[in-house]
Amino acid sequence: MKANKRSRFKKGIKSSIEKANPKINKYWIQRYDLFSRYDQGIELDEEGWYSVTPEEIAIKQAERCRGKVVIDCFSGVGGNTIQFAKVCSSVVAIDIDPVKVELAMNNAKVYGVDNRVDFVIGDFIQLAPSLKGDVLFLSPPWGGPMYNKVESYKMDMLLPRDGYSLFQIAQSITSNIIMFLPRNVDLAQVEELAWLSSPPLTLEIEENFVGGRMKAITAYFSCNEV
Ligand code: MGP
Ligand code: SAH
Repeated sequence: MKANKRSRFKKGIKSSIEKANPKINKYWIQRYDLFSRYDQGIELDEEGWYSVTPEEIAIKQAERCRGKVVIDCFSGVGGNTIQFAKVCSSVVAIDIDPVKVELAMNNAKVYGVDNRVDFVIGDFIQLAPSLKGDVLFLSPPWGGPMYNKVESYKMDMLLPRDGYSLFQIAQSITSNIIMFLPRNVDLAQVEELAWLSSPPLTLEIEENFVGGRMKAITAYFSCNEV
C-alpha cells in the first residue's frame, strides 16, 4: 500500500474506533464543531474529546484577548490555544499531561500556528510563581462528563484545586482572568470571586451556545482601576 493510501486507511480505522466508542461517539458526532479542520489530521484522546472548547466559542474568547500575552493554563488538546495563537501577541500553553501537549502541538500544526505557541509540560500550580502575562485563561478539569448530573455545580468541584484556590493563584499573576465553566455552575459563587477580590473586579458572564445548545459559560474578570 502506498504511503498516502496507508495514512488514509489508518485515519479511517481511527475514526471508526472513535465513532464506535460509546464514551466518545457523542463528541465525535460534533467533531466539526470542535475543530473545523478535523479531517486534516486533528487528534484527540478521551479527555480531549469531552473537554475541548468548541471552535466557535474559542474564537470568541480569543477575540477578547487580541494583541495580548495569554497564558492558557490548562491547554488540553489545544482548542483554545490554536485560536489564541491566531490573534494574540504570544501564547504560553501549559498542560500537566505530556500526551495532551503532544496532541496540542499536532493540532496547532494542522492550523499552521504551532510556531506561535510556547508549549509547556507542567503543573500550572507549581509554575504559577514564574508566569507573566496579560491574561490568564483557565479551563480546568470539571471532574469528567458527569459534571452536569448535579443541579448546581459548585466551585469546589473544579480540579486540580477548588475554584477559589485556582482563582487566587491566577490573581497573583494578573487580574485579567477568563474562566471557562460548566453551564450549571453556581453563578452566585462566580460573582463572589469578583466581589471578594480586593479591589473588587469587574465581571462579565457570557453564555456559550453552539447550534442553539448551551455548552458552557465564560466568566471574564478584569480590574476596573483607573
Ligand atoms: P458536555 O455537556 O459533556 O457535552 O460538554 P454536550 O455535547 O453539551 O452534551 P449534552 O448531552 O450535555 O448536551 C459541553 C462542553 O463543555 C464540551 O464541549 C467542552 O467544551 C466543555 N467541557 C466539558 N467537560 C467535562 C469539561 C472539562 O472537564 N473541562 C473543560 N475545560 N471543559 C469541559
Ligand atoms: N481548553 C482545552 C481543554 C482543557 S481540559 C481545549 O480546548 O482543548 C483540562 C486540561 O487540564 C486537561 O488536559 C488536563 O490534562 C489539564 N490539567 C489537569 N491538571 C493540571 C495542572 N495541574 N496543570 C496543568 N494542566 C492540568
